[in-house]
Amino acid sequence: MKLSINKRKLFQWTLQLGMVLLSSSLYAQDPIKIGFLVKQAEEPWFQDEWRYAEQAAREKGFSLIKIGVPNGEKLMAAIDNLGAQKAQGFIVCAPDVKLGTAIERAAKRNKLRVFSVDDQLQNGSGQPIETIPHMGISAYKIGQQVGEELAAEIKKRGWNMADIGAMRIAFDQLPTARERTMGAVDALKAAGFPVKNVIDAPSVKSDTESAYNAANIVLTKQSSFKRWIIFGMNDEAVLGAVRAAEGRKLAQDAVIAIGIGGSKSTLNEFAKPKQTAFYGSILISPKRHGYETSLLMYEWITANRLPPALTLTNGALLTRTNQAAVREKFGL
Ligand code: FCA
Repeated sequence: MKLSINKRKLFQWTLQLGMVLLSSSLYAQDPIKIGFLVKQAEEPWFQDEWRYAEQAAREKGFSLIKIGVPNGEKLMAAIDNLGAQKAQGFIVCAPDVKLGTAIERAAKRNKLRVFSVDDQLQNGSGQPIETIPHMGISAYKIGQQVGEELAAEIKKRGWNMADIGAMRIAFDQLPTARERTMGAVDALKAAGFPVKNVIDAPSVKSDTESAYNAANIVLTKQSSFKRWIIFGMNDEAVLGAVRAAEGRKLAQDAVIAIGIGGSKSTLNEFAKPKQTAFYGSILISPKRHGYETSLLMYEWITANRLPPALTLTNGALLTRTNQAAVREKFGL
């Protein structure tokens, strides 16, 4: 009698143990799914980031879920969607950095790890959220590079700084955009450029069309300047201003423009048979921002290794003449 109770217990225990083992092995086999959410999916930079993230997905065998999130509503829906798909984490470049706290909350609610890329998220008081790992460009330093290269090109052409207008395509609500362009202003000042000639062209959105409109207003108001230098947060902004200048017959011999990015927007410009006013771009690395962030997220999920709190990446001047060598150096 006693023996049969023990037998029954033994059977129950075995059954329970089996169930635990089964469920933990199922858990271990849960497919790894990582979201990669970007604010402007149509922009070549973000296309490149996705392409390099896909490389990481292929190498490690996880699924990459790419979602364009042009506004807050789409972003929140995307996070809930990742939760429903049982993803384990996501990388995000948000359409508005002020959504930081809401993003952090939505991630927690959906049991998702979150890692920001390009644009660092802010809390309600406008401070960077340091609990969310971030990879961005070293914005101020890269801006300084833009300013230094513009000054060097002015010198090469023998232009008089006092006669040149400097157009800053401004998108100041985005901290990285302001840091980049202010870095350029500071470097120009340090090179002796008269600060009163620096004119802001405030852009409503961060795309080429808005920059084009902003630049047109400045060129109309400041028509006394016959020569210009142009800089902004990225290639798309700078190209908008270059097109506006061309519309006023200010071309390569009257304008020096340097962007930031160096992706397809730059390469298309360099591929034109005739050099345009778009002299160069500070190349930044979509490989680091796409491939490396994805790998770091993968390791966070699979090995519980937290990504570094803050990674800032570098840039290098890309021109028509050095493009192949510089891109190769960046592993692109
Ligand atoms: C921001 C810009 C992009 C790119 C990226 C590194 O998100 O909008 O164009 O420059 O930073």
